[in-house]
Amino acid sequence: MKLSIVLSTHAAQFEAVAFKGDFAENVARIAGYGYQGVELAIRDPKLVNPTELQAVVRAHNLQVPAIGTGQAWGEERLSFTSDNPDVRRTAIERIKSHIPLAAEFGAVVILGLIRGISPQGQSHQQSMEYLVAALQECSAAAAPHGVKYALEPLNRYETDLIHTVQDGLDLIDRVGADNFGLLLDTFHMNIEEPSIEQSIRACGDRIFHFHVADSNRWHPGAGHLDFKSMLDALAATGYRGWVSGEFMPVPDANTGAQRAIEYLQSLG
Ligand code: LER
Ligand code: MN
Repeated sequence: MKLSIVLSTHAAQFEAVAFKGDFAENVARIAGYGYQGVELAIRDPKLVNPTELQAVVRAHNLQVPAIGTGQAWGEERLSFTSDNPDVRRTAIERIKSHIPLAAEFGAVVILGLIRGISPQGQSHQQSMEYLVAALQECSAAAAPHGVKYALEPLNRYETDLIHTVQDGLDLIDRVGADNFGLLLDTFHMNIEEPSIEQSIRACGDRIFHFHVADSNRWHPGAGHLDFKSMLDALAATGYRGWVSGEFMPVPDANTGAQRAIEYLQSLG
């Protein structure tokens, strides 16, 4: 199991991003705990220097398996499903602008809240049409660069669009691109899936990335999810990707990160 943890390159509001301070110091600490990767939360690739990022990450022998984009919604309200065409266009261009960075790192690009929330007065069907068109355009732009997008089913309290793995699989059918798949997150699945293990099996080779947090969104081992069973189901699909910690800094970011890796490694 290759373990990584979410790290924001800039201060972020999102409460499950545990590490928010100085980038180089955090990377060093994460490597010291034994993680092999850092998943980078990047609101806008224009705000980072890829060469510097690479240098810091490489100096600690870490990989970057995924790039999170949700802060573009969190901080700027960019959305694929806005009723404002300019906002939709800016969101699409922003997500396409991650392609060079993702290609350089060999990272998958995560699509979480950039899908947005249906604005009042806009039908679910209209939002889905905007979403499918945006995903088709981004996937087509990324394919020649070998870059993949992973859309994350999110629980009902965060958006009205794509809650379950089955919603995600239906969306994959509509988008019809080989480089478009899903990111499964144990926190969201615990809220939405009838059976987490069955949903993991159903998603099979369309699992492009995997987030772990416990039932309370604290580090794995701090709640009541059965990580052994979920990770066994994940391995049985043939998944050889990353298991990435995305949880709240409880009791603090450092202790949570240490406890998570100790706990996950103890599962064997
Ligand atoms: C992001 O990976 C996530 O899980 C969401 O809860 C963000 O809103
Ligand atoms: Mn997540």
